[in-house]
Amino acid sequence: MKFFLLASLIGFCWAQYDPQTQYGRTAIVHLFEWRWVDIAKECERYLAPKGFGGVQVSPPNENIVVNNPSRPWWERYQPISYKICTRSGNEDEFKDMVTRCNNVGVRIYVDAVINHMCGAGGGAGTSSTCGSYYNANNRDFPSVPYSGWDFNDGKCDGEIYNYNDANQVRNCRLTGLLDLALEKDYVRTTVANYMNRLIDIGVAGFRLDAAKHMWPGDIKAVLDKLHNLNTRWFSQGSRPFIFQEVIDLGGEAIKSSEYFGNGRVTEFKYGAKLGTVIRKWNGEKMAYLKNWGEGWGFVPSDRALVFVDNHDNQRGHGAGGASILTFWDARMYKMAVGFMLAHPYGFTRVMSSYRWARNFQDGKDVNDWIGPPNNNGVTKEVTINPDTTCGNDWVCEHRWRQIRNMVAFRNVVSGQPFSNWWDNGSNQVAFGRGNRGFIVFNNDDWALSATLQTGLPAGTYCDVISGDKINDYCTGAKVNVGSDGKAYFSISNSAEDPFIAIHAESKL
Ligand code: QV4
Ligand code: CA
Repeated sequence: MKFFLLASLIGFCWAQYDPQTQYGRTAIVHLFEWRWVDIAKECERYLAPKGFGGVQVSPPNENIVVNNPSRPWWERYQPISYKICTRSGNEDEFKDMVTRCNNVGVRIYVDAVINHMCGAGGGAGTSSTCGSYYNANNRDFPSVPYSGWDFNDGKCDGEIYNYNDANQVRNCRLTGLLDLALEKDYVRTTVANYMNRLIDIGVAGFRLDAAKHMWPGDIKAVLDKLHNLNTRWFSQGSRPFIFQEVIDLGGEAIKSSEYFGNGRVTEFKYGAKLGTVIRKWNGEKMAYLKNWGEGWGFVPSDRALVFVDNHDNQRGHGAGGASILTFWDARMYKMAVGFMLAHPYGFTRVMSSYRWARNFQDGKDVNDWIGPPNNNGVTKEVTINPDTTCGNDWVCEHRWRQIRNMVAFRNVVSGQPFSNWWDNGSNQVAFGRGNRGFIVFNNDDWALSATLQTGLPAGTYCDVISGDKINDYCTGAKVNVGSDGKAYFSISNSAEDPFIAIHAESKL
């Protein structure tokens, strides 16, 4: 009885902070703009066998159709109704995806856009992904239904201009988006009903879009109405995983700590700082990463959702600026993602993108709006090439060997302490995770050559960055760990990927 009480207490405390991934799966991937049919296949053919814990999907609810510019990705952040009906697919396809992914142990997290509906300038008509009628002029969304009473126009008659005014940030319109009155029980219930439909289908949690633009207490009121997770796949009493999009780089009225009670928060300092370090801007060097995490002023590890880039800042939207690393800077990007996945701080999300025709004018990409690969607006299939990469302009960073193998590394070292840090005072660093894994980086302009204490048992290990361990053979480099736990590492500064990672399961 005592044990039961204690266990349920721990379960309760962990609750909305727990990603609800299957045991031993420690990272999720954002399959930005993918179709549900492709995600279902990806769960079965790739994510489950490679140890991914789950997928963040693009908003599944009906959105406005924007034709000027032509079908931008950001139209999906302008809801018209809560029908599951978008370019990614319909409700049947969504259900099939959730079922098939859960059946192979891969969770689905929904991007919930509940702060607002479409833009105030969205006009009237049926230009929406399911053809639902709406009228942005008089705030009429009959398919929900919402009417003028359900919006914050009374409290605020304009846009957010001043991020130092918390009332404005939460009650006014974010780039013109019609702001929902979440203090009203009708709005809270309507939003919760939408989320509960998704929970009942089997999703494991939510990214709360624009959380900073909602009052923490209003979010809590919505969360308190949510069902427990579907017991077909989750144990009785499991709560949905919640991570809130709160951009807090410091210096604004709203602090991400205000949201800790509701769930985790996105730590935007993480990618901005890591990008600065790997790029060696502002005098930063990798040696300074020794106290990475809370030591850098980040939120507590068990409240953090971390990532190198997201769908906004990989194209200049949102926060982070020019320091953010993306697939366009592949060599540095792989190092950054590798560092993130090796380091114990936070719950990690890997980005998976599509390619678009960038066009920089005065330092700004004027094509930052371009939507997913498509034929006349219809999202293209994610095809798989013979070499396991993706076709049709899907980048599939999560399939890059270096990234995929570091997801496996993170699973293997899960629960192990950060250990055996070494640095050369510059940009050559190394660290271990107890006796389960070790990683070495050379981001200096000269070779690395050092014998380091790894903490690993003696043996020959395959480097999982330059290759794979296949049966009893390394397709890439090998590392010999002696009986004293020490190993010699040599990394050229011109190596294709100037880092090496070994772990318990890459041992021959
Ligand atoms: C335009 C004018 C406005 C005018 C309005 C009138 O610019 O001045 O008032 O019309 O209707 C798009 C356009 C924007 C347009 C707006 C409304 O870019 O020009 O306003 O639609 O029609 C994404 C994009 C936005 C896009 C939005 C909705 O990034 O550009 O706006 O989708 O389509 C802050 C927030 C943070 C946010 C981040 C981008 O704190 O919460 O900015 N991040 C999340 C999502 C992001 C999304 C939203 C929030 C909104 O990650 O992808 O914005 O849901 O930091
Ligand atoms: Ca708001």
